Amino acid sequence: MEKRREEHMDVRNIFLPECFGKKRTAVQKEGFFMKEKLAQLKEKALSEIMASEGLDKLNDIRVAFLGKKGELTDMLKSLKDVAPSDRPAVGQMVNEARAAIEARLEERRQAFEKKLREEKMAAETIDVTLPAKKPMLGHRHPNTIALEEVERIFVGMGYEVVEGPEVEYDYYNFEALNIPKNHPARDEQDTFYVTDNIVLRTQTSSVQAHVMEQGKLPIRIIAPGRVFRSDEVDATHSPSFHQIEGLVIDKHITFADLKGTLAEFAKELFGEETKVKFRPHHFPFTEPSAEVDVSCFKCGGKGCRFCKGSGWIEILGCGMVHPNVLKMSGIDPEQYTGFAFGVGLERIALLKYEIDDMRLLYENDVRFLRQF
Ligand code: 2NL
Repeated sequence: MEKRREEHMDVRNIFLPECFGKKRTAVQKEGFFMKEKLAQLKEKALSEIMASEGLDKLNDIRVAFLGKKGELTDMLKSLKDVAPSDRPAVGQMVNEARAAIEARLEERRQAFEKKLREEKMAAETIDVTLPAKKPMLGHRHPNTIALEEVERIFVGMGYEVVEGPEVEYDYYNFEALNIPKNHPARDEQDTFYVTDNIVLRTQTSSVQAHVMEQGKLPIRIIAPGRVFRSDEVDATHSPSFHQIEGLVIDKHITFADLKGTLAEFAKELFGEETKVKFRPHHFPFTEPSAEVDVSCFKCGGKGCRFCKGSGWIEILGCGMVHPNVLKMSGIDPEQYTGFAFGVGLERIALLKYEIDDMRLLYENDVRFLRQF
């Protein structure tokens, strides 16, 4: 039905043959029908535009009416068939119809674009009230935390931190520390030998032997680092672990200085209430020597599972530097005295963070490490 009406409306099909060569009356007629048709075309275009859905459809409509072969363009072409007196009026109507269709197209285009923009905005909206994702953060290893804590305490007392090689001459690891060849301590220490006279250091005293040898006095240093002993792995042993040794050498250094220093260290590390106990012991490089216990920071000394009922926890070994050790490094034991101590870093970390198996410190399981 629609189609037929359109055919009927087509100027070329119906009116052109009729008016062809008939001069005036037909041409007048043509002008009249053109106006009529224009009005209908305009209405048709405008209503199609209003009913259109989307930018693509809108473009189809533009082509169908305003394109090179569009309906309105066709009408403009047939303007020549209109009586010259009617042409300006009909021409103006064509222009008006064109302007009206273009305006409506633009209006619709803007409406569609606005709608698209709004839909896009709604789809891409960020909900700023959503809780943020927690980023994965690295953690310091418990050994590192313990080391930094011990360093902080001693640096606060005026000590310098020194480091040295892990592969060491036999001399600095043993001889300079009053452990001559064939001394039973060499067996006790289960040393890894690299060559006959080169070892993986069994203690960081080797670093301190270097410092003493340089002869700059007084000395107040701590020497942290990795050490090696050929032990089997279990909950409390490893062939590679870490030690922090301390060394003070000056005139008039006494055992009282050692006690005061370690008492202060224990309080800073384990809490103000912590007490220290010195038990006589033996090391080849110190005389006298002692092992130091701290009052249990879990039960305060009453006795608990943590301190195995004793109220005390062993943390380090220490003593007055043996005169032979001083002599070996060229320091006069008649003028200078000193104290030294050695503490296992893993032991501190296990105690402080209540870890019951040393192997956890070496496995680097992220589930373990991220607790610290
Ligand atoms: C322990 C015992 C100790 C030392 C280390 C030392 C160093 C020099 C001179 C004298 Cl250069 N002594 N170090 C002294 C006593 C004990 O360590 O059980 N460490 C875990």
